[in-house]
Amino acid sequence: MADLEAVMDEAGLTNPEVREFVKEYAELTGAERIEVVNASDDRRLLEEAVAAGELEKAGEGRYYSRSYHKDTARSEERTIVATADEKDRGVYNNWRPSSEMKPKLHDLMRGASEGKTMYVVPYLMAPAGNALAPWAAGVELTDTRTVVLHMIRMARVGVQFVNDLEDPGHFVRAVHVTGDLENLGQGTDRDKRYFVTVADERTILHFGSSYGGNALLGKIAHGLRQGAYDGWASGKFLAEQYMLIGIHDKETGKDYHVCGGFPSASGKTNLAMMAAPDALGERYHVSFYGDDIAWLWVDEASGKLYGMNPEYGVFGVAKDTNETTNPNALASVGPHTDCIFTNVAYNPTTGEVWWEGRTKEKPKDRHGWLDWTGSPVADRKDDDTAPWAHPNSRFTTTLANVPNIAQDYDAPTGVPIDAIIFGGRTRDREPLIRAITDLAEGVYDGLTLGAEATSAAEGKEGILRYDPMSNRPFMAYGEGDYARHYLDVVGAATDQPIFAHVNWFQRDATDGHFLWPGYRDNLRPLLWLLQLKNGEVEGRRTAVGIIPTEEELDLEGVDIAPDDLERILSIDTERWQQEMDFREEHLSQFDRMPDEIWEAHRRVAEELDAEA
Ligand code: GTP
Ligand code: SPV
Ligand code: MN
Repeated sequence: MADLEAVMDEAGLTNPEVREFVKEYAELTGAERIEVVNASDDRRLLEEAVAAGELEKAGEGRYYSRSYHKDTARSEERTIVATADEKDRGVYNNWRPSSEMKPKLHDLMRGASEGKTMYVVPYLMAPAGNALAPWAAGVELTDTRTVVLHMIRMARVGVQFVNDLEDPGHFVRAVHVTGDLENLGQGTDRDKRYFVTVADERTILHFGSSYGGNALLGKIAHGLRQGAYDGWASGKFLAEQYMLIGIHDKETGKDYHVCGGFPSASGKTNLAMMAAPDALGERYHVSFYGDDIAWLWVDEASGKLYGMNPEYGVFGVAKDTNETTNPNALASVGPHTDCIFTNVAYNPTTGEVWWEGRTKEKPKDRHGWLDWTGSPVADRKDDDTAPWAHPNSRFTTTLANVPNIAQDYDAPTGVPIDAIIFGGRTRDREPLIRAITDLAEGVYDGLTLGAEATSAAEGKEGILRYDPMSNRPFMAYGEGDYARHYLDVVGAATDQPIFAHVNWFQRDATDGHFLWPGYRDNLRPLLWLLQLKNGEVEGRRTAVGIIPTEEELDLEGVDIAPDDLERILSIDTERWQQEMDFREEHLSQFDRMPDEIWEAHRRVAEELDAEA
C-alpha cells in the first residue's frame, strides 16, 4: 500500500506514533486502503453505507441496520484482559498473559481485512480539556463502515484529538477486525472470537464481531476496561459503568448530581433520560450527563469528587421504550436525528421501525414488516411467539439529540458528585431504596450487588449473579485491588457522597408483576436520598441502611397498591441473614480484599442478627 503515507498526509494526521501504529496494522491485516475519519465525514459515510446496503433508511434522517444473527450482544466468555503480570488476575477479568494473547490475535488478524478499507478513527473519551483527557485519547482501526458510523455517534472523533498530544505515544491503540462472521463458530467449542484488552500496553485487539461493545472500542473496551486499569495504575481515577444525572430543584435553585451503576440493560439509560413525573415536574428537572460510563476523580482545586461522561452518544436498549416509559428516548431517535437502529423490526416499504413494548399491540398490518433477522413476519405461523425485535436491539444517537441533555454536558470541568447509587434486577429482598452513609459500607454494598443478568450478554438472561458495582463484565484487574482503589479515590474527597442501593424490579412472587411502577417515578426515591443527605428527612434505620418511611416519600400521583408499597419499604431480616452467607462466599473469592470491606460485612451481619 504505497499511498499510505500520502493518505495520512492528506488527512493531516501528523502524530508520528499514530502513523507508525496505522502502518503496522495496515500491513498485518492486509487492508487494501486506509481512510482517516473525522466527524465531518459522517454524511458521506452514511450515504456510502446506504448505497452499499449496510444501512437502510428508516424514514427521514433515521437509519436501520441488521447484524449477523449470531452477533447480537457482548460475549463475556471471549473477553479477556491480558497483561505481563499475573498479579493482575482477578476472578472476573479472564486474565491471560499478554505474551500468549497478542500473538494469537495477530494470527487471527493477519490478512483478515484483505480487499477491505481500514478506517482510522482518532477519538477522545472525554470532553476536550478535561482533567482525565490524557487517558482518553485513542485511535480505533476498523474494517467496518457501520462501526465507524457508530463511533462518530458514540465518541468525539477527529484527527485533532491525537495530533497535539503532550506525549505523542500516549493514546490507546484499538484494533477491530470483524472477520468472517459466518465461519467463526460463535458459541461453540470452536469459537474463534477474541476480545482482548492488553491493559498494560494500552492496546485493544478485538476480532470476530461488529456489534456494540465488541466493536465500538472507545466505549466499553477503552471507556471501561482500559480506563479502569489506567485509573488504578495512575492512582488517579475510577472508570465505572455508571449513569450520571443532574437534578435541579427550581424552588431552592440547588443542583445535585447523582451517578450510579446498574448492570447492563437494567435501567441506566432510562434513569438518565428521565422526564420528572407530572406531579414533580413543576419543581424538579432531571438533566442527562451520561447513561453508561462515568469517570470519577478528585478535583484538585476543590477537593471534591467529580464525574464526567467520556462518551458522546447513547447506545440504548430499544425494548419497552415508549411514550410513557421514556418520551425523551423516543424524541432522541426522531426524524432528522441521524440515529441508527440495530436489530429492531423494520418495514422497508414505510421505513417504520418497531420493537416489543414500543406499542401495546404489534402493528396491525403485518404486511411488509421484517423481524430482526430479516424474515417477513407475515410468513410466520400463528403460534410463533418469537419477538419481532431482538431483545438486545438498540438505538444509537448523539448526546445532542437527547432532549434533557445537560446544558454543560461538554464542559471540561465535569460535575461534583453528591450521591452514588447501585441497583439491578433483583426480584426479592432488595427494597426500593436503602441509603448508606459510611464509605466502606457503600463500597461493600456495591461489591455485593446481586442481580439478574440480561440479554446484553450472550446466553445469560435471568441468571442471578453477583455483579460488583455493575462492573463484572468490565473488570480490568483484581477485585480486592479494585476495592482498595475505590476506597482511596472516593475517600480522598473532602465532601463524601452518600451511597444508596435502589431496586425498581422487585416482583410479586405469585403473578410476577413489578411492585414499583418504575421509570419516571424513580425520581422520588432519589429526591428522598438527597433530602436525607441534607438532613431534611430521617428515614428509618435498619441493619442494611436507612430506608424511607411512607410519609417521607413523595408519592403524589403514584399508582401503587398499599400492600406493594409496604413490601418495597420493608426489610425481610431472615432473607437478608441468608444473603449474608452468600455474600461471605462471594467476597472470599477475591484476593487482597481490604479489611474495611470485611469489617463492613461483619458489622451488617451482626446488626441483622441483633434485629432478628
Ligand atoms: P446498557 O446499555 O445495557 O448498559 O443498559 P441500561 O442499564 O442503560 O438499561 P436501560 O435503561 O436501557 O433499560 C433496559 C431495560 O430495562 C429496558 O427494556 C427498559 O425499558 C427497562 N427498564 C428501565 N427502567 C425500568 C424501570 O424502572 N422499571 C422497569 N420495570 N423496567 C425498566
Ligand atoms: C452493555 O452491555 O452494558 C452496553 C452495551 O452498554 S455494549 O456496548 O454492547 O456493551
Ligand atoms: Mn452498559
